[in-house]
Amino acid sequence: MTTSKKTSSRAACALLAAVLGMGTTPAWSGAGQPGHGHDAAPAQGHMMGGQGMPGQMMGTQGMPGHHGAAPAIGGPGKAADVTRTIDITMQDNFYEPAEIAVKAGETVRFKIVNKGTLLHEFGLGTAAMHAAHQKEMMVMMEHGMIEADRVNHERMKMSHGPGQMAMSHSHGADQGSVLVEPGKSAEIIWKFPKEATLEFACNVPGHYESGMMGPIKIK
Ligand SMILES: [Cu+2]
Repeated sequence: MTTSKKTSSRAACALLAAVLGMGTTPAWSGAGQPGHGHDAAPAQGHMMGGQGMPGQMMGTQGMPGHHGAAPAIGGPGKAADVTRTIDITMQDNFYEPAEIAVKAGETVRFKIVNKGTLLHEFGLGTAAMHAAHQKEMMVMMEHGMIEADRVNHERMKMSHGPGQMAMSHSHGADQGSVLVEPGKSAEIIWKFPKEATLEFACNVPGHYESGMMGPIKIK
């Protein structure tokens, strides 16, 4: 009984292998698999490198679960492609102008001046992105990385070490977000997508809620 069972299961194995076309390929697949693995490894390494790059972080992480949403807010533009400059004045706590209109696919240069007495952000994104970023900026403030009227660069540097808080959205002109201290200015060159529902906003704790945000109309 035991023997026949063994035999039949062996036969079944052989049959399965034959059906799957594996009967004659152990040596071949053995040689082929490492080859595949070898090909895949560098590609994966590149992808990870790409994800770790600051420019990619907003695209991959700022949009939870929506890979296709990455281009939806646009991306850093080239100076040569700029068709228009929009001056943005930051006040406590609002922007002038209160809303922005751009053309589909247009590359715009934003010249941002902070004429207020508080630290402000000019960030481009969807409402959901801003909501997520507000939570992070709250943590940044709790950790002393930002203060009411300044960026604490020492603390900011420390926070980027291993094991420190992971930011899904860091600040930088190439990420569509700048923090501007009172009296200072900044610039962002941004290429907008064909269509999107975007806002420009300040996510310094309390500012968005008090009205420091506005719609970006893409026509
Ligand atoms: Cu603000």
